[in-house]
Amino acid sequence: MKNPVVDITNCDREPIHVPGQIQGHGYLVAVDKSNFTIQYISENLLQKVALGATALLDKTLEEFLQKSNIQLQAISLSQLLNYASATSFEGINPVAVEIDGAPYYLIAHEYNNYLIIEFESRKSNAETALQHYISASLSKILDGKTLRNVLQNAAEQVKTIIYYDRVMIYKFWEDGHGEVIAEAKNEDVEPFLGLHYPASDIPRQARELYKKNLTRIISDVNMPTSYIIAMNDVAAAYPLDLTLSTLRAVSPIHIQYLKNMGVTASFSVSLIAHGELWGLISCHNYTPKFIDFKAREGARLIGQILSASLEYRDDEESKEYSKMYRQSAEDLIRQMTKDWDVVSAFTKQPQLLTGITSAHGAALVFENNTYKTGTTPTDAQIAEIINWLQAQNSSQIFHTDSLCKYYKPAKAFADVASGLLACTLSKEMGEYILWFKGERIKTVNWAGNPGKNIEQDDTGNIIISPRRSFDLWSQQVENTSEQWSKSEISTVMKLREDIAYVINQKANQIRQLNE
Ligand code: BLA
Repeated sequence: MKNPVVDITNCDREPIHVPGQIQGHGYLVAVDKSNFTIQYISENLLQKVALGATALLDKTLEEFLQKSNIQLQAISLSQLLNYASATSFEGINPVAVEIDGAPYYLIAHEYNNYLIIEFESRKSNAETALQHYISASLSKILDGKTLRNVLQNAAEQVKTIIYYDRVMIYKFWEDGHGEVIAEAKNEDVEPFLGLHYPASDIPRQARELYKKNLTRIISDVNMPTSYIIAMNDVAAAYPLDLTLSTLRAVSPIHIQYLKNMGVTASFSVSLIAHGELWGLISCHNYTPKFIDFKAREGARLIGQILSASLEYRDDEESKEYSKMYRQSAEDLIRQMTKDWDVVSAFTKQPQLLTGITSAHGAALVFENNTYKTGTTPTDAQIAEIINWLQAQNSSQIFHTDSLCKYYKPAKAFADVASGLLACTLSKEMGEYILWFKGERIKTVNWAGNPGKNIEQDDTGNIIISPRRSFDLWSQQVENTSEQWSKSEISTVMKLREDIAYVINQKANQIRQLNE
């Protein structure tokens, strides 16, 4: 069955969990769990054992192993099945086997009443060394003082364990787009560190899959895939669900994507925090590369431990930030109550105002004067923003990460003020405190070959390729800043109350003096 044309509008509906094919570097059979007979088999396995489909389909697992000359090492079939039913099929992975005398791993899992068995090459003797490396690596990774250090260490350690040409930590932002936030790479390849990519590069259903199946190997983008042959028409009507498979064939659009990037093999490990896909350890190789199940499990373990540490450190860092914002706000108010004056507190220590948020600049507009700190629009532009704010029906605190969506003229200074957090002191008097965040992504580069990206299908329709999705997205993210966090907003709300108190007190004092 040919997949319908996939483009940027329906990317996330491609049924990538049921591709009807596997990658060519391994073999697959699926067994009906109720009677242990073979229901699906990959074409390349038939070729490997030189038998026709009818010789193996509908046969028992035992017959299949015998006829295919597959020998379990150090365990019998009944031991394997007994053990698996007592614990789980995943619990027995990987089982060493030989096919025609050559070393393979049997990797089994259960899904939708099928026992899905995959065979992959087994590298001999790598295990003990690997385990040693992993525990040493983990302590080096977790030694990092900050989250950034931890992630950079992780990229470096994963590279020394599995030797891909490039290992990246790819983090998803709130809007689903991603950024390469750590990287370890060979010297001869260009850096991707700091580059941003649109959410559609890893569509929703792919992310869901990566939450369930934590590693994904693509061993060679040029290797032909192998079809999965079904026992009968009924089975053929329900393509085998490969959600938890290790060999699932790759979406053709993603294959094209990797080719456009010049990448031949990839491997990724999910990073999960608070139940959501936080990011990926994403590895590239410029020549075909397969690492065996044990090596992938080692990387998965690192991913899981990293995930736990992320969860903790992410929370710690956001707490740390909230604390810093609150501290600046308290210091500012202390200064104000010292001499009961809003303006002098600001002019004495302008950095306190920017410190209340992670803004790049801030302005206090008070008693017909404008006081600025950090990177801000000009006085005239600030005056226009205030006019506009006064004309709005907005609440005391207004915030946006894309001002020009509301106020068109802001496009002219989007580089310094795509993000605005405005705190009203007095709407009538035009008194406000404004915080500004600059445009997040000024130049977004895409690593790939732009020339090779427009393909046509059989009927001449243009298939939108990764490069094009990128162009579309870079237009969408233009004039957008980083979002305002809950703690930035709540600190400003509290500050507003405190300043109102100071202004009130001062008015009272003046009144008393005049009485
Ligand atoms: C999968 N896309 C992926 C994966 C990554 C990326 C890491 C996981 C599989 C893998 O490890 O190769 C994206 N890879 C990147 C990015 C970088 C990188 C951003 O190295 C940056 C350095 N992709 C598109 C469009 C579509 C699309 C437009 O660009 C859809 C129309 C689809 N990407 C797509 C699909 C998958 C995918 C379907 C799942 C592949 C699979 O597991 O079968």
